[in-house]
Amino acid sequence: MATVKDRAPAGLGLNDDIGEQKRLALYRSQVRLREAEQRAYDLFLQNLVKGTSHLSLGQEAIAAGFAEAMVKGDLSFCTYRGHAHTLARGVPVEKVLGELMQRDNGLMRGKGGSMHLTSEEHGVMGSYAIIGAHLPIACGAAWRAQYKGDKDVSVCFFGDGTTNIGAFHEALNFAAVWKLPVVFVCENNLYMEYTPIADVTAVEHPAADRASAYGLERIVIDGNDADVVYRAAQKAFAKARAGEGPSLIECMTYRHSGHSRADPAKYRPDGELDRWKLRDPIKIYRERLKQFGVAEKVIADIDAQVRQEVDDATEACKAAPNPPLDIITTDVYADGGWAWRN
Ligand SMILES: Cc1ncc(C[n+]2csc(CCOP(=O)(O)OP(=O)(O)O)c2C)c(N)n1
Ligand SMILES: [Mg+2]
Repeated sequence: MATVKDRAPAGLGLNDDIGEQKRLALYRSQVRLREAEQRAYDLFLQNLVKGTSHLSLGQEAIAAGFAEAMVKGDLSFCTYRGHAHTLARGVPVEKVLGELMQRDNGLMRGKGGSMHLTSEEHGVMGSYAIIGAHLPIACGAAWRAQYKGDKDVSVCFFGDGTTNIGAFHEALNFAAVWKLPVVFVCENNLYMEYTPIADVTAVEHPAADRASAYGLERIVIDGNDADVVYRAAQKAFAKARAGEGPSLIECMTYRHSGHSRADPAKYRPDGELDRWKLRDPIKIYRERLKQFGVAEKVIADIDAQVRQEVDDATEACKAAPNPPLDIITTDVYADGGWAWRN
């Protein structure tokens, strides 16, 4: 289990440094990610999701905790496991499910699918299927902010396996030397595609134990506790906005499903999933709210509202048409669709 370095301060109530409104937002966000991804899986079983998809069921506290600490203008970069990070920045469920179903109402009008979710409007700067590819790109975006004197921060999410790719080390060195406003977030779910990270890595904590090589603090947190994640995010963002450079945060977590929709995850030892489910981020957070005196009804109302939102989105996607053929020639280099890069 995770080495938990950053527990919620003891003895504080609901209106502590996080506060009731933010806690309710953190809860709603996590439930939304869970319900939307579970629905994506159901739709896949009905053969309505095209192409592959990678779920982050069980990892919701990381996406929710970071997104709730971000402000407009901050930029997120994620991997092929990017539904949660996209939704957490406020992209509507209908847009994400529509994209997975390759409908005209999808975020990219059905042209991208699960692994290419992008929304400039929400600061979601793309999902990247090549391991490590987006770390140098996040540095580039952070460099732009630094050059222009903007306060926005780039946040780059990646897995434990990514830490053994050269681009991880190049990006960290570059970000540290230039003191870039970028926050690197390693979601350590213990597995790469099918291989346990511990079998192929010389150190226990694949990201944090390498931080000192780049002059950075070693940070390992409980990635299943949204309060812990939110506090770590706020601290790293404050450092970046103050011009004090990057942070590398390793979040210990576990994915409940296999690597991709085709993977039943039989390679995991018996009982491991059950042990982690005892520390399900949504279960932890529901208990946290109750401890702080939030009424059961308030929690149940949030659950019901989110379920309704996901049901409505599902119906809208089922009713949506396929995209027209002529969009094949739009948003491509030749029609000037590349202009947003300038
Ligand atoms: C450069 C590169 N090599 C290999 C792959 C194939 N691949 C896809 S996902 C994956 C595992 C990544 O594991 P991790 O970084 O821990 O992320 P997780 O899937 O656990 O979120 C691999 C090897 C790839 N996409 N890109
Ligand atoms: Mg992993």
